[in-house]
Amino acid sequence: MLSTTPVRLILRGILLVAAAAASSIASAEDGYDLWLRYRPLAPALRAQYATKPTAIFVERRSSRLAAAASELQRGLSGLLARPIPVSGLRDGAIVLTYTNCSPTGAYRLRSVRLHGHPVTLVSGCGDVGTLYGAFALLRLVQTARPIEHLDLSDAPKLSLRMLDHWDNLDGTVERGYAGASLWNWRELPKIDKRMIDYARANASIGINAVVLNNVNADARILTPLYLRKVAALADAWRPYGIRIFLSARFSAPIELGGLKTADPLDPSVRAWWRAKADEIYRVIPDFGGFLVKANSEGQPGPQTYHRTHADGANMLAAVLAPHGGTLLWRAFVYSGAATDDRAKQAYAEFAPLDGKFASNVIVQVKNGPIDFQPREPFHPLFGAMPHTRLAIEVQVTREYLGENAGIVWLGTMWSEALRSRTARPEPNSQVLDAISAMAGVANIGSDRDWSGSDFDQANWYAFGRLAWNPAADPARVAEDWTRMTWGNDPRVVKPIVAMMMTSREATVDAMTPLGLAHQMASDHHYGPGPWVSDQPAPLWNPTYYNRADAHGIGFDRTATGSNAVAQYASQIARCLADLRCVPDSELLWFHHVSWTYRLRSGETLWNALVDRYDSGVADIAGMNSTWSRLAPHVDPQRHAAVAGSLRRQLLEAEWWRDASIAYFQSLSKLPLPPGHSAPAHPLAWYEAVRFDTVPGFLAPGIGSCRTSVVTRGDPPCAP
Ligand code: GCV
Repeated sequence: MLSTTPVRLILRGILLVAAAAASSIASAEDGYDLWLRYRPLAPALRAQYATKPTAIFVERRSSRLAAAASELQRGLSGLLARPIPVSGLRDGAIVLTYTNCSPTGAYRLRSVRLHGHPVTLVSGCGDVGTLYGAFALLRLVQTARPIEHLDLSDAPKLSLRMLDHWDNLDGTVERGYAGASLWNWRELPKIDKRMIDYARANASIGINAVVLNNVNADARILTPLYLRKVAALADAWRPYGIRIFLSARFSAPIELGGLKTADPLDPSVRAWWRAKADEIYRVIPDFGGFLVKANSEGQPGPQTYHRTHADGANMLAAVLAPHGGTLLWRAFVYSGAATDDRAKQAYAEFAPLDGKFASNVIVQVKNGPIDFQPREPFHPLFGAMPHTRLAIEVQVTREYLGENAGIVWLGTMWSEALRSRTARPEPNSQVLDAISAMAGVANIGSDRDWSGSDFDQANWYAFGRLAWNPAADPARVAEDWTRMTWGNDPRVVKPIVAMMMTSREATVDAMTPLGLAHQMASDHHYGPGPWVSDQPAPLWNPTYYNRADAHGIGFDRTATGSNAVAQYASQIARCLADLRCVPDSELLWFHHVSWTYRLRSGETLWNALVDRYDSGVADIAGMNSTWSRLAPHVDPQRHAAVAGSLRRQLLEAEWWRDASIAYFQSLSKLPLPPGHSAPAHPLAWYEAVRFDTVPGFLAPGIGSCRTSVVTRGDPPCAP
């Protein structure tokens, strides 16, 4: 619902664009098939596969080999435009087999002779390895690469590759921009085809774990009614190598068990959780474990009882351990009331607990110290917990990056985080050396195209590929996805990959350049709000993060300010604290500088800031033009959908730039540098923009509550 004139104008533009996109949607290329489209390769490309493969031979009985065979049959028959049967051993066959080796999930693809037949042998470490190998072989054909004289092996670098859904039991999705939840709780335990297609997509990129429900958890997911439904999903996904985890509400013993406390050291609480774990494993023998958000944004946790995060995590880990389960404990904690820099809070709470967590606990740390901003430095905990198993958590859904508008490919962003140098324990250690798992907050909903746009699918894909191999080359991942999704025509592949590779930086520039962060409008995080300073907790205000005034801008995190730099290894901290060394991209994250401060390029800060906003918008305009030129080479349905989405992205980028410049200029009082035009409207126009509803925001769920709600007078979260 709109409440002001400016917002009406912005939205009218956006809605027209969206309507134009929607009107062209028919059924053929509606995005449902994701990167598993299996449309016939162009005849010239198909020619290289003329003599093989001829068939698929399954050497051992296993539901996963059966899934692999069925996928190969479907994929190869489609790509090669000829039937590829599942049959006995014959020349040119693909042979599926596995052995007990490690690591689980590894595979080898080899051209060999078997009982006198030349075949392509797909052999896995465990049958799940064969499944991954089958998808790898399919990928070779999808991307038109040769499969003659093959000897190729690969293995997952991380054992846990997990999608975290923030789905509520009422069907809403927190920070979801792709429609309602995929999980049809009313229909389950009945399994529909879409659940299988979801599992196929995940398996194709190596995802092996799924958390079904929001970390702002509803305890009812642990009741027998829901567990029966969860068990049905676990059964359906087992052939695809996917284990289910659940977000557990720490106060469940009170809410479900009628206990008076959820104190982790209370014997009755421990007994309640032990019985609950036993009950879960009776119906789901390979249940993965729990994910817990505790004492964060109003969620209950051990600190309510003056216990530590380790006390809480270890109590739950102990009940999972006999069943082989894992406990993921989130390090996303901060207190709205704290006076210290928000960026320092998680480290302050968790670093002293290093070595105190049980061996089946993984501490799940967001990529940056604040909250999935378009750009953040890496989280200092990655260099501070050498005796604790760590997971990196990234956000696939674009809460802070324009939701589902246009193209913002996150492979480059995650790779930047994963490859950040922590310098601990070795001088060259990187974040990727410190982790044993990777979790991604899913961008998947019940929209026909799964992720809210064709290009948002690419983020799901990139997440899986980087979780499999955090050192993977993002350009190669982008190229694979492009070929699989848009075809192998170089006139299409090259420009799309180029757009993907630059899209995130363009978005950073248009929204929060030079290390700015959290400048989004409050709560729903849609659109700019750098002037906002009326939130009840100081650290929910964008002004808290930009610290802009008449003299300058930026958050001093050096020793003269919050000294957050001290949480990094000394050689990293020294550089970040030094204006001659800190990268421009993180300048205002770590430093407060005057508007006339000169960057190493010689430009003043003010001029550079305006320049970055403009170049972000220009890059997004460039993506619009590139996409227009692709019209002759892309099917009309998807071309129109992406064109509409890119136009919306451009409108929103202009809005971000103009609103931000209008606000910062009201403080700096400096003229715009030559060649830059003034914002389209006065500052008051942008400040008046209000939205009553934005998808994914404040999705209600029984038992879930958020600090922002609490402080506005709603009843506090239990207990
Ligand atoms: C699930 C941010 C988001 C919240 C989210 C939270 C978290 O604060 O805005 O919607 O809550 O992160 O990661 O727990």
